Amino acid sequence: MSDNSVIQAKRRLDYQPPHFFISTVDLSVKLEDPKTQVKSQLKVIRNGEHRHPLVLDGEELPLIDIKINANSVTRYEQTPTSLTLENVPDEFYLEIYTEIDPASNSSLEGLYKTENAYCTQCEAEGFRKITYFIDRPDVLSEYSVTIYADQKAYPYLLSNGNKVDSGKLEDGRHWVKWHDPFKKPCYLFALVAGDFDLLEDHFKTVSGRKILLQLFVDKGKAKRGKHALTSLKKSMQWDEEVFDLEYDLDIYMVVAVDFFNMGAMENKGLNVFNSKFVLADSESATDEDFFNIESVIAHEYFHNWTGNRVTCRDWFQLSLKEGLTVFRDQQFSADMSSRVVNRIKNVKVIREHQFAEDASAMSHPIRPDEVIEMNNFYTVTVYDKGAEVIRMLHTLLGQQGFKNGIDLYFKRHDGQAVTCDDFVSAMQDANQVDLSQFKLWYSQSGTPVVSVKERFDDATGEYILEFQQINAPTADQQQKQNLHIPIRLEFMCNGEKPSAELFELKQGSQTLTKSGFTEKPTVALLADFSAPVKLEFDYTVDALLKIALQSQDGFSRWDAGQKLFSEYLHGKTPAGSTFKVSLRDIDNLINGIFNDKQADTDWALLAEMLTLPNIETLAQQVSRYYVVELNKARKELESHIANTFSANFLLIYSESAQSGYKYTATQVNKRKIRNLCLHYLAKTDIGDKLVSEQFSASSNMTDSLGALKAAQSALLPCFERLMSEFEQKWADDPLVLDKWFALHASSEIPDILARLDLLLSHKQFNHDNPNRVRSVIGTFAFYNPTGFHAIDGSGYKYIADYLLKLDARNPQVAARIVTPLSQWKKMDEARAELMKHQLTRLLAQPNLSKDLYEKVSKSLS
Ligand code: 0A1
Ligand code: ZN
Repeated sequence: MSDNSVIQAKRRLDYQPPHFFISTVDLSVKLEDPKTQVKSQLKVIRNGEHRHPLVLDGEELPLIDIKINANSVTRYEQTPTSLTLENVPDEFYLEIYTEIDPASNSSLEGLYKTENAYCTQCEAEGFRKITYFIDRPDVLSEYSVTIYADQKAYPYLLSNGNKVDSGKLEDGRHWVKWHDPFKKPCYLFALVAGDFDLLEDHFKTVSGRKILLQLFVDKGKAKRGKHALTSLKKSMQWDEEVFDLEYDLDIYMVVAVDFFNMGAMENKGLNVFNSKFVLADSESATDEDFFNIESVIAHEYFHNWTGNRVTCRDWFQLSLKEGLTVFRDQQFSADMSSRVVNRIKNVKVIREHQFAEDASAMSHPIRPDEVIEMNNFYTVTVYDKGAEVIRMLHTLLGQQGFKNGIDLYFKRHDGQAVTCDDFVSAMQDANQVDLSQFKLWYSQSGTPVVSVKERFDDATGEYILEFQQINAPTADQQQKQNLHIPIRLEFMCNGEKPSAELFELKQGSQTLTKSGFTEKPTVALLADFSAPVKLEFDYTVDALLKIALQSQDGFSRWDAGQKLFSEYLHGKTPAGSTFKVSLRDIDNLINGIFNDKQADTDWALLAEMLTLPNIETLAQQVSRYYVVELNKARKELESHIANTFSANFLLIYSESAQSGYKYTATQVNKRKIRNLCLHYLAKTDIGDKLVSEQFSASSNMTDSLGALKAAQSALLPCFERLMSEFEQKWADDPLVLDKWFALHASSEIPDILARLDLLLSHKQFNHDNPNRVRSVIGTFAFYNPTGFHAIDGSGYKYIADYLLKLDARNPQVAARIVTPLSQWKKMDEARAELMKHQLTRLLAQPNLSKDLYEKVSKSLS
């Protein structure tokens, strides 16, 4: 907590190398309630010739003793966030002895105690809550860690690297010593102590080494860990095959914990996971859960090279490891299932969340320039737009060129803490290309608009496309430059095979001329979403229909259909649309999609094609968000589609029935289309009956939840009854109940706030558990448009009231949930005022966390 008047931003350009390095760390951690004793012995080495004092970071740390070369030190300066020692030798051993209280650490940063385990989370700056240290990623050290704890309660004592020794003590306690041979920054340190069920497996690496894989889960949950272990082996194999990257230690451990702020953490050799991204079986987890587990397991595993072996010089470079690792996990997922459907999934995240962030007061480049609280920068911009930037490099350099760049990057930088510039230099040097303009993607925030005009000359057969890029000022940056934007195009002519090409837009305006056409071609622009931009092009409705039904590229087909849906919907609101899309056009589109299905049995793509853009994505396409009107129009269109095509939906619904459950692409795709059909059929006369039947017959979570979601969306009478059945069945399983919490919180019912109160007092609700808080409060704020945006401001007030309390316990989670409130600029005046009023209330709170302060103050300035 901080006094708001002294909160200061850090700037990327102020980077200075550390004054000291720490070559070895010898930690001894004695876990006990309420006091845990931490002894740290550091070998400190002055970096160069200077007389600067040694300044260590530390937060909320009672200091017991401090020694230099075994002699107690009495002269030091301590502040709430630092410890300064003047006139230290050039090289010495520093011993620091502190005491901490993990049980009262509700922030879930540093060392904390969950219901039955001790656990750490050190990224970005949590290590300073465990002991005094130079807590920055460019200080790399070799760690030895000894953990002491009661043997009965904590039979497993884990840390990074290899277990080198262990022993018993006379008082029922035991100890284990770990050594990690790889130098690492302190944010990759981890310690876990607890009693778990253990699943074990092995992986034989390409060079023949046998790696022990261990997965630790809550007692009784072993059966739910199998999919995660299988996913880990697939990831290890894939990284060897695609990037020639082999695992380096002899053991790889994953621990699932119930209390975790984020998805998971790539600590060297000892990943800590939110149990949501580990535990799954067919009964309790959906296909989407299975997918997410595979992708998060892969993400953390891939960090072993992109993040751990080569890490970030400073936190402004976060996208160096995150953008690259997200790109790698996206490629992996695409190889494991369908490339097109995965691409659609990635693009939805960008359009729904990243475009919103860039349009808000939190707009920042993928490599931010200014940060108050680093935790606020684990964003869709740094992660997902960061991955888009890596993908553009991949597009421009080709698979082999990209691989050559990666090889050079590791050759140059293995074992180092480096910058995004170093990464781009490796790509540039390996391919002998000039990426200086491309690098602006790292420093420039905002969503570029690419506006395109076409001309066709009947006489000459020349087809001309005039491109213009518009980079408008953002909240954080007034001046913008032209970017290097790869644009994939497809030309479609009647009776000919479509041709594709890559156009590189580098100037403000640029022309592409193609000749030899006998008729005006139809062009599909931005195929595969080749750049994270917004496209403006006066497509005709006929052209969009043609692309949606005939393009060679699955992504372009989907995208054209989405455009037709979007323009139709905006046309129904005061925002309006220049496209005149009629209901007949929509019917033609859907008819075409259904007919096409005869030839193409990609059920997953079909399901995507038949899904309307969600309201959050629609909101990003217009300058003013008419939430009520848009929501109403969307619901009406769904009803229209449901009733016009009920026979088609019913046919596919029965065709796609299957028995048994396996997480295979074929089965997943069938469940996906079937539940989409149910979603529409729920809005017809037979809805209540069909949904109830599916729910009763279902023995897997995908179909049970599909039924509940359909009932919720169509406001069916059976909804409440089915929800009660679900609640009873999963009464003892809060992780599964999160789905139930979220369905209630996103219900567009008139008395939603009373419902939220009930949820918060549910016996499985726990205000200290981020998964619970996100599923009720987060879901309401992000995904209940009518409740959150109620015109009396009650939804906004509800969230602000909750955040005021949450901020004191867990600032990181509070700062994430404030996001929808901070995006007031697109709302009508009345709502914007109400939202600002709540933000002002938050800002007036004494002792607001740095996390919330940064987001709230920016959104009000
Ligand atoms: N590096 C992790 C994400 C992560 C970041 C911060 C955390 O706590 C503050 C936890 C996890 C990843 O990318 O998976
Ligand atoms: Zn990551």
